[in-house]
Amino acid sequence: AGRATPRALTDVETAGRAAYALRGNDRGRLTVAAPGLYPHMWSWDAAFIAIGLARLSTDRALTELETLLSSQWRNGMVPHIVFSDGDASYEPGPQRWACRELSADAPSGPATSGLMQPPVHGVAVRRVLDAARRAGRAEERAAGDRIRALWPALLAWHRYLAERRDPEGRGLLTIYHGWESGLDNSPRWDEPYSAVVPAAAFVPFQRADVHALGSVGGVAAQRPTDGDYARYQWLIEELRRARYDDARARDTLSFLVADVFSSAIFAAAAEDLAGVADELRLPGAEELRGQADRFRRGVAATTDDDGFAADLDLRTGRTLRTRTIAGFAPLLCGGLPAARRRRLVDTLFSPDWCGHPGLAVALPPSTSPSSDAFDPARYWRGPQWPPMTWLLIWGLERSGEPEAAAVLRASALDQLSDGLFAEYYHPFTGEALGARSQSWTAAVALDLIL
Ligand code: 9WN
Repeated sequence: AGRATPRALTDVETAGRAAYALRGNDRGRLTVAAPGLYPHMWSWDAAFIAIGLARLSTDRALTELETLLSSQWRNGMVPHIVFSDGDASYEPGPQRWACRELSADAPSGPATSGLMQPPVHGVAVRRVLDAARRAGRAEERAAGDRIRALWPALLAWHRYLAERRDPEGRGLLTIYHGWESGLDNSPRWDEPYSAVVPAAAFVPFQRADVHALGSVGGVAAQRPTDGDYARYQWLIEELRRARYDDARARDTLSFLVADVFSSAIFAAAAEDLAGVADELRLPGAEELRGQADRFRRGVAATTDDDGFAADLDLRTGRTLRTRTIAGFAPLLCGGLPAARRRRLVDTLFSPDWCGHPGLAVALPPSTSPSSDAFDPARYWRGPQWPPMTWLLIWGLERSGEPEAAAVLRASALDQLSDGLFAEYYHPFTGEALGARSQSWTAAVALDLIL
């Protein structure tokens, strides 16, 4: 597969523009996920942003993580949104969540949502420490001190995940909402969402996403549907009724799924943090390695003969075998026998994925073009998302597949050379879709280039 257009910018120019885009989204102690569309801090975006910022300033990268973790809940959960002041345009906003009114665990500072997102943060801490070391002694010492100060929060976050989100010890994280997976309307969740039936009467809402992107043509076809949104909002209503309490949520929510992709990220992050604990002589290394082992095994246990992973619907007990990018979860955390891992890498480059002849750039689409659920323009149902490409490159590098990683890296740089830092890309036309100057897209560009 060739690319639709030749590389527009050199890597150095792309990196310069990426730094400029991140600077434009910097509100001092937090970087908004995207101007206009997402004017607040998002949890997993913040981790990717820290990974990118580490290439420019480990000081600013650590500030990002500190801001996020200062909004940690008392039970250890790191919220998926930290609302920044002065922009009420995102829906659902603080009033809809009403976290402080409903839960004694909600933090006292800025308002937050009552959900979480995939725990990429440990990976970010590892990368920031590495970048600080490359920068010199003084920077390494400063970063070490600040990571030490963050350590109790990081351990509490991982403990929350291991205990409250996997009480049965399956080695898979339970999520309460598609938003918690970060892959909101992925076909992964079609079956479990079919059991989410919004009650006729609940507080009406206005969609903010379609409105924010209104100037761009055909936007509705690139976002989740109104039916999806009614379910998203209804689940928040169910969570409010459970007062954001994990035990009540588990008993009452109409959506309850074991998310294999988040689980793989958790295993990898735990492994990374264990290494940091050893190096900085911090407590908890054994506990973190235990989490890494348990979740690596949990992920591997869901795989088919080709190593392709599956989610689990905890309400019905059904395994959800969908053809989405989440199936490559074992490439992030390891744990497959070598032959199976090879088959999984072969699958990644097969015509069902990166080897599809129609692709503008040979990168994994969020859903396989061979799947009935594939929709090339609609959000997580087909488009390519640069942070997901980054995760796969990083996973392939750490799981002993450097050639495969290099191939994806070259294609990723082709895609990012448009300098737009789009939220997602049309896999067949190469067109930029969704928000522009999306922070995590700029951040992964910086990390890949510098
Ligand atoms: C809901 C911020 C976030 C990403 C998610 C992406 C999208 C939010 C939305 O934007 O989700 O959390 O409003 O659609 O799906 O992965 O973290 O960039």
